[in-house]
Amino acid sequence: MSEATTAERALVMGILNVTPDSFSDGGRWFRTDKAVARGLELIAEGADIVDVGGESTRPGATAVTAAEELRRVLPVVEALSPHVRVSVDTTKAEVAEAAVEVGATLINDVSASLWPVAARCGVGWVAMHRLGPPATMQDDPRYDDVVAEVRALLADRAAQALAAGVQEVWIDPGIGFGKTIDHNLELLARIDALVATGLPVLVGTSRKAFLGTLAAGPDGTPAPVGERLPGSLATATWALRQGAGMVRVHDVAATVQAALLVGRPAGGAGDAGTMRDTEDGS
Ligand code: HH2
Repeated sequence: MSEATTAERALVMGILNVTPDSFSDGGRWFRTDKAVARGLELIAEGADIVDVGGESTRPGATAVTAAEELRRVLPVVEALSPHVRVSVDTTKAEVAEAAVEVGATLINDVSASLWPVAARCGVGWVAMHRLGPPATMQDDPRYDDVVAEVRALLADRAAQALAAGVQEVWIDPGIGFGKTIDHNLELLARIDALVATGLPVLVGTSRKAFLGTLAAGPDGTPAPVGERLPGSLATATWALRQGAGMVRVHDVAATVQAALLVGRPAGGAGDAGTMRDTEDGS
């Protein structure tokens, strides 16, 4: 397995959506030149990995064709990969393979099904849990025991990937993907249960809808996307403190600070690592 962490802190994955319709930054980096410039910004802010996606996975999003997804992501992956580790956020084998050919070394797979591609290409793989496709996943999500069910699915997929020869396998609970607010909070409170599998854990909460709902104003209006940094940082820190090895975020600079504060993840069951000492010992 390749290095899951830097010496000082857990990894920070910067989000780069080359889409017209992503929930947070849709349309902002849709042109190739703007996307590449944004990727370079994320690197300057301290991103260890830039995650390039060409299809929104927000609840209710409509699917795009492979041809369109390739048109969106390939030039961006190719331009950024000499400068930083690049992951491709896709559920299509064809897109994953083509992205690897132009420099991506990690497949971020919200369908948790592309491990044969990762094995064939010799790259890393992220298995994320979701309940059904984006179009219907938020309709009425139900679990008997959300933590146990998510962990079992991810452990099963990871075992298949490792048996197929994938050298680097990450697991991700898929916050917001077929989960109520309570499901999200329960999973966040038990990231340690995923860490206990011994697999490196990635967590993505950045700017997600449940943070807006939890930070709603007195009239019940959810906090808009641009006002969800406090919740994004709090949940990232919470996950890191329990041993997550990587967080996937829009606000890279702020999250790098939070990750430095938490320090290096211990990566072991029941051991959440140690908070770093302050310089003056206070
Ligand atoms: N969340 C999103 C997309 N990809 N991948 C992983 N591994 N984990 C996540 O939690 C995750 C993900 C959704 O966020 P975003 O990319 O910002 O929005 P959109 O799907 O609308 O493009």
